[in-house]
Amino acid sequence: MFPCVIWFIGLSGSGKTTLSDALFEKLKQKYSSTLIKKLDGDLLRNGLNNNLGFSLEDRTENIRRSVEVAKLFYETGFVVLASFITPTHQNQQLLTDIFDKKRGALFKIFIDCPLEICEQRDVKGLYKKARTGAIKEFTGISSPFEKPSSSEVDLIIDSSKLTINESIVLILDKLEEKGFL
Ligand code: GGZ
Repeated sequence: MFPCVIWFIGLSGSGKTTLSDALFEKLKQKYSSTLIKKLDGDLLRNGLNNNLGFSLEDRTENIRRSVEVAKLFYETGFVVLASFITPTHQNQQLLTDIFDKKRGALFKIFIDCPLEICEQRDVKGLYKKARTGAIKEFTGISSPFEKPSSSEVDLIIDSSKLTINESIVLILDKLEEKGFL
């Protein structure tokens, strides 16, 4: 397997981290010598990005720093699995601009799960807090999420309709089609 960055875009609760974890396990089994790094918005916000909040300006800075980190890992030979909401078209384009699409090793995957389903899942209870106003600027509730179109990403996965395994098959097919497996 060749180095690349697989960037999961989607609402909180859409399944980005779940799919990234499942893909990590799958890749580890098949390509045991491949270096794989997981990057998650939630985790980076505890360290490198802990001075950033959720204004659109801070989110852009969060994405900028995180894609620069992903690029460093990529250039060192890693397969990077990155999960960030990446809420605006500007943020989504920033990935391509920083990573330099010409190299073709950036895969943008939009996890397109309806807001109602994400809200029903509400694993961490954040949507409930957002609805009461206890959390401000929450994506999909009080802060925008701009869906990327199919021409702006490499793959769209509806996690409310597909199983984890079905989704992983689609991702592996895409990586194979592009010559990364
Ligand atoms: C969105 C928030 C917010 C607000 C805290 N809006 O599902 P999670 O919990 O585990 O992951 C979400 C994470 C989003 O961080 P990102 O770095 O991916 O966001 S962005 O790309 O927009 O910069 C969520 C939690 O942080 N969280 N407050 N207000 N998500």
